[in-house]
Amino acid sequence: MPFRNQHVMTLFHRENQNPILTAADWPYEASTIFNAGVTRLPDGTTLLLCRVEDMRGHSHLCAARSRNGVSDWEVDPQPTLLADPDHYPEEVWGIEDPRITFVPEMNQYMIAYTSYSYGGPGVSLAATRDFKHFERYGVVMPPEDKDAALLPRRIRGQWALIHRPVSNWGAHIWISYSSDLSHWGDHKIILEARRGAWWDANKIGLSPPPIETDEGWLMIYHGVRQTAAGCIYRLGLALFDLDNPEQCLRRGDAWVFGPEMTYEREGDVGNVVFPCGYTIGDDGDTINLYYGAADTSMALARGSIRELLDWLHERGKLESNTAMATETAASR
Ligand code: BMA
Repeated sequence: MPFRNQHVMTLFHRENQNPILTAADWPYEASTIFNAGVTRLPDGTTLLLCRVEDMRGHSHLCAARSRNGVSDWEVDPQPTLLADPDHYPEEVWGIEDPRITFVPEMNQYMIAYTSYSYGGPGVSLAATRDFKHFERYGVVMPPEDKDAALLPRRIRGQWALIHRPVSNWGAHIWISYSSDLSHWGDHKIILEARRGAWWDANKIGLSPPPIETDEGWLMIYHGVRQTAAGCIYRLGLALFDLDNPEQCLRRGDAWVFGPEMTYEREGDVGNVVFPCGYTIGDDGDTINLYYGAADTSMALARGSIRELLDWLHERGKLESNTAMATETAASR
């Protein structure tokens, strides 16, 4: 990065081999590869469920697997999960940006993804055990809504989904609850976009699924800064109560990761870093954050969960409670 200030703390370190996956690696016709959902399979293999944009501009999902999580990717020879508009009309313009959560109680992976309908983006859910066969739940949050992930366990007996509806209130992060994963209620705002000059003004969204730590749910979220030259997508941190994830405990003021390298600055949509998943290293602390770069390729940056939490303790602030936040939002 030219002009990088030496006093800015580096919490995420980029992999030297970035970008780690591009359309050039694809075994069939594809325009761009980005915004992959991520999981580590029981045998240690890293699986990226990549968003693949085809030559029409519509997206589908395709799995790439690697033993070391960096190179030697084996990409499924055909799309892994295609939009199915005949049965799920909300997928008419494709499916995008999956977030994968392994749910021990169900012994399966739950994938929350964007279904791109005539009415705009909505949130759909699908379940899988092997990333070959998928059971769709259909659209669970109608448009306009996206940036969703399921928490891996029930909260007070209910499943919990983090998501980002857009309304007259703006584009804030919400949580909703369900007993059957199909019918959702108890909707609450948990993190608001700030306003004015802030890096996360007006529009924020969950990035990868929240990370469960001893100190709370660690959330990496994206903020969208609108400038005269277009948007800049950067990442920030917030921490939520483990048993009551509606309660934001701390939120950082500064962003912790943003586009700097050429492959992040330039592409179909420049100035975008957009992680939809991570793996945790064998040490239990290293986070391998996989992110879409400029809506064109996949890249990897590593951090330490301990360092992220320490940074939040030093630099984060206690958030006002959600009831107040909701009132602030409503008064706009
Ligand atoms: C967001 C999402 C992402 C995309 C980003 C930048 O709204 O649609 O899929 O990476 O915009 O284009």
